[in-house]
Amino acid sequence: MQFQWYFRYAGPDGKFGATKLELVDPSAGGESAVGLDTTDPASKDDVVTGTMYAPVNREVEVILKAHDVIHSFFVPAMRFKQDAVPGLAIHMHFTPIATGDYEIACAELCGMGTTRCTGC
Ligand SMILES: [Cu+2]
Repeated sequence: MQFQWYFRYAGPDGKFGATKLELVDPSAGGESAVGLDTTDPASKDDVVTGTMYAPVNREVEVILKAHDVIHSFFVPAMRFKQDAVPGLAIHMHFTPIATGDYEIACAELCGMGTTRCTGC
């Protein structure tokens, strides 16, 4: 959504819980921001955060989704950019090669300073 990225991790079970469009409430943040269906047992250990945590020297898979308008996931320090389009689940892969905190911007209207990525 505008001016904010949310990241969802599958948790220890390695399975993502179901999401439902009718449960999406961007103003509520957290699991409501992504429409997580808390009645799905697989959702119980899902983690939703405003900070992206990525392992160093391991390939990371990200599935980009947009709720409202076209956004562009942009990590300037990694020279990595990919559009997020409503109605599409766009897969992208990258491998962080250094630890640190990196700004994640939106290369569309939202601009810089929307969130950050922490390599760990
Ligand atoms: Cu944006």
